[in-house]
Amino acid sequence: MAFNVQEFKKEYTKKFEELFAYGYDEGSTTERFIALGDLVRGLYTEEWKSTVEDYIADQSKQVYYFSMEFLPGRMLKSNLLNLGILDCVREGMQELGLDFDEVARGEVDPALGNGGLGRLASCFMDSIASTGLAGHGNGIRYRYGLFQQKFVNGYQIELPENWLRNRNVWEVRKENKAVIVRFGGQVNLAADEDGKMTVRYENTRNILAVPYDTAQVGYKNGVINNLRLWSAEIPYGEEANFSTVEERDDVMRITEVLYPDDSNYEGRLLRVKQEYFFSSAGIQSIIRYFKKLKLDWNQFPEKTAIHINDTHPTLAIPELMRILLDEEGLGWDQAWEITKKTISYTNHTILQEAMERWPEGMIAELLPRIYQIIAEINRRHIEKKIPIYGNELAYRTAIIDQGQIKMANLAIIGSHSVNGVAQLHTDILMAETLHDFFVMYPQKFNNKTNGITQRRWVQIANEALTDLLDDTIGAEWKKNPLEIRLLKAFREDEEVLEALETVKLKNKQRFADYVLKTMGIEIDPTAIFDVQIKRMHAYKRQLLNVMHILDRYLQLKDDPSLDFPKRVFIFGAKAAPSYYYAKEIIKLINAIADLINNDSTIGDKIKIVFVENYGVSLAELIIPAADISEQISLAGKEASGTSNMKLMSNGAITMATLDGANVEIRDNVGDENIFVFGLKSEEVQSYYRNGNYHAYDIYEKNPRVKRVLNMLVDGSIPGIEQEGRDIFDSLVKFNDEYFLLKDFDSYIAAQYSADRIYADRGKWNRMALMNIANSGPFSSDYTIRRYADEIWKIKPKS
Ligand code: GPQ
Repeated sequence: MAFNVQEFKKEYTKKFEELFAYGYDEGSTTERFIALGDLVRGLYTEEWKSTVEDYIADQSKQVYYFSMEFLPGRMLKSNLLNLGILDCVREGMQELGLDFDEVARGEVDPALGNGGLGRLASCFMDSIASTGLAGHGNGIRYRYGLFQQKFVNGYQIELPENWLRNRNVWEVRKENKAVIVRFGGQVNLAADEDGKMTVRYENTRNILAVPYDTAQVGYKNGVINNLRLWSAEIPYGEEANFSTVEERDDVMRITEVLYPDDSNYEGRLLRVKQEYFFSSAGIQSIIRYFKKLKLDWNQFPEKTAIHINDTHPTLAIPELMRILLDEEGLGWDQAWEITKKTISYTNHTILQEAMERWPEGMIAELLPRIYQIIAEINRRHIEKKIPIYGNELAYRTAIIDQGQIKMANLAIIGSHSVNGVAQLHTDILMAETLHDFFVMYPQKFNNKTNGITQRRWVQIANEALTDLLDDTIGAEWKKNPLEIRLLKAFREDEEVLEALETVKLKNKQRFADYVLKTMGIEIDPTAIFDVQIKRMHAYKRQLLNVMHILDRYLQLKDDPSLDFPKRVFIFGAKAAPSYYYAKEIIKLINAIADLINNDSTIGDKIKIVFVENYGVSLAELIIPAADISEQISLAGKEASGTSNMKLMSNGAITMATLDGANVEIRDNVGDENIFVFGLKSEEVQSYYRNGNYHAYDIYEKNPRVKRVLNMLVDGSIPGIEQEGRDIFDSLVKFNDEYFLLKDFDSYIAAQYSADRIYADRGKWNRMALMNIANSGPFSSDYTIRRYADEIWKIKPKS
């Protein structure tokens, strides 16, 4: 984009005055941001419009990524970077006497997702546009995002996240593209004169779905795709059939707030309303577009791919069937072939508690026609599979089972592709979790290991590293992330290794400043920054990290002269508000932080920092500052993980179990550049199968484990009477579901080797360099290319 500093300054000054009727020098940070964002949006609208027009003119095949969650993070820098005008704008702002970074922080970070799944969707949106693919997002415009987390006396409390409190400069409301989504009522089947069945819905509750579009700017390629988020509103005119105030409130409630559940299922009516709402609206707008092309319905899958991000948008399958059958008059078989060819599905977990199942009665009442269609899909599935696989397998794969509708089963049966998100995860799906389906449809199963966009996670988050890379290996890696491997040639280059250490130190200092300012805790930037940032969940084992901290604390209490290098343990994690155990762990960590941070015999040897309200923006601050990346989930439980990839790209060294994508990280960096410990997935499986794990025995026989766990209940950590007891019991009395005790020794050993190597600065820096140099394959650009080639069958715009 051609643009110069002088022009920018003029435009910005004008824009600010237009919006606020006084000069930018008088404006607040928020106003300064709004003026800048508004100006930037204006700069790309022409290309946004022409990208879409080109798709129409070329009749390009387009992919629609349906996701209940998107976590884009602040968009200003990302848009400027991708437009190629970041430096120019920075310079211009500076010349105007404004602090660009401060203005950028004036943007609200939209938290329209919970964690990994939502952030993956946003990395994918960036990569789809940046690799020149015609693809768009489809989701929900929640009025309130994921709750804001505060700690009060060490306990998590949740506050509403009113992310739309200021104007959202990026979105464009498109009222003329609104559609009606119908709930409830009755279905009437009637035959017309020629005996053709027509379906009529009566007494439905009609809701207006209004789209808000946000541009997804590709990296310096002129492609601008669309993220369409739907908002629920009361319809006007004849569609308005609400009588009471309560009914009106009900409508508004549908897109009111994001459910704060991560990898956990709660069978709530409002949730399924949200799921149908955005699935139906998305399908309707896709159909409306396709009809303009005036093609045959059989060509629908040649022009359209619809991807469902986990099972949350699975109702897109019966909704597409409904429209093809009832509104377009296709026969079942034709509609079914079209649907299967169009839809593909990603599974993100093997955890049973995250598998969506809806009560049959609830769906029948809320979505009577959709229920009929699901029941018919189920009936045909069983009828067809019995002769081939026998009763047992046919019924085990049924969609409707014991009064429940199993969404994963519907997603698999109604799609042509099912993928896991790391090789190990896909292997487990095929061998265990979804084995019955793998027997029936082996050709549907495939792996697509997750990826991340280094544009946000390196170029934006870590400018110092970006400059060092440019100076050392040139800038090609920005277009072609595999080229970052050129850095390997410098692994013995003292100057580069030292420069890398300097970059890291600078980022650690930046984070230390933040911690001092916001929490009043002083941390030494030369200490090891040991980072675990992710949702609080038992299977992710933040508690194992805690056990290591307590063990280290006890060792130092016994012998204060022990020469452990200084460590800062950094946590960031939200717990689902209803996840009691996870909240207890939060309280525990905060209590331990209080105890240890204020223990003068420990001093700087151990510091604990649990940041409040972890999210994308904090991740951008923490990740560049990390030395150790804690990826310590019980093997077999974490589908992939993506913070592991972000951290390695920034030169942190992974402390890893062989779980999720950690396995592939190990394969890429080599055993010498990662710390691996713990049970393997097969070993965990075998313990579960044979029931021969006995945590109590370990507690009794391992004095270090015993001493650490006793701290939870003997009063040595103030303020955790209840929490300490509950957590102790979960491990010792209820047999430690996630094998923390079993993995304790090998975890401690791995942490000790990290200590030793950290003391050898040359060696540590070399490991860091090798992690960066081997991070290229984890670019979501490649992940997306594989989705495009193998699942969606779409090609980049040449
Ligand atoms: N994941 Cl099922 C979520 O963030 N939320 C969910 O509801 C489910 C999965 C995560 C998963 O736990 C991580 O291992 C993945 O890296 C991530 O999805 C993206 O695939």
